[in-house]
Amino acid sequence: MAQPDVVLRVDGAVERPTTFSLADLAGLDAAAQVWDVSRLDPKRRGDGVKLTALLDRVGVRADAMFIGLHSSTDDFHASIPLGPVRDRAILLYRHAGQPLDRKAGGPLRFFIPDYAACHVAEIDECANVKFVDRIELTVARGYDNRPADDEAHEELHQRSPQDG
Ligand SMILES: Nc1nc2c(c(=O)[nH]1)N[C@H]1C(S)=C(S)[C@@H](COP(=O)(O)O)O[C@H]1N2
Ligand SMILES: [Mo]
Repeated sequence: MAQPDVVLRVDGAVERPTTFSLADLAGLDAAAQVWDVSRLDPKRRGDGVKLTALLDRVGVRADAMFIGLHSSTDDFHASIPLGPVRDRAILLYRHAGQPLDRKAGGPLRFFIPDYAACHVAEIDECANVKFVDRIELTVARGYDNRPADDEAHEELHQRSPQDG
């Protein structure tokens, strides 16, 4: 049956593949919510939910080592090691009481606070995937089309300054 309000599907190496609407995210308990991420990074705005809260819902398999962040909106994909972001990443979904707008990466944006502290090269600012609509847990590294070098990175930012 069609579920037009679904904003995210979490699947792959999980016990229970699950879809989430914005209402589902807003309805997660207080322990799952992160209010005002500007407290964590002054450049960021809005509210989100902890990745762990979603992972608890789907039941991550013990052999899942990577997390794939997919945006079908602009065909942007990142696959990063799960361990370093598991307890820290946030899905931003609201700002000033409104759904997160496209300019901010809405309706849903992956956000790794203080990504530099992860000390894992694959985890960088580019992995803060905007318009993320699917999270896929995988055993091995999955599809990743982030810019591989400075030139490709610059090209991406020039091509779509607002979306890059
Ligand atoms: N869907 C999507 N997410 C994306 C990108 C993109 O092109 N598409 N660019 C990435 C890159 S390369 C960077 S540096 C950051 C930039 O986010 P910001 O403009 O909010 O700082 O978003 C990341 N997330
Ligand atoms: Mo980037």
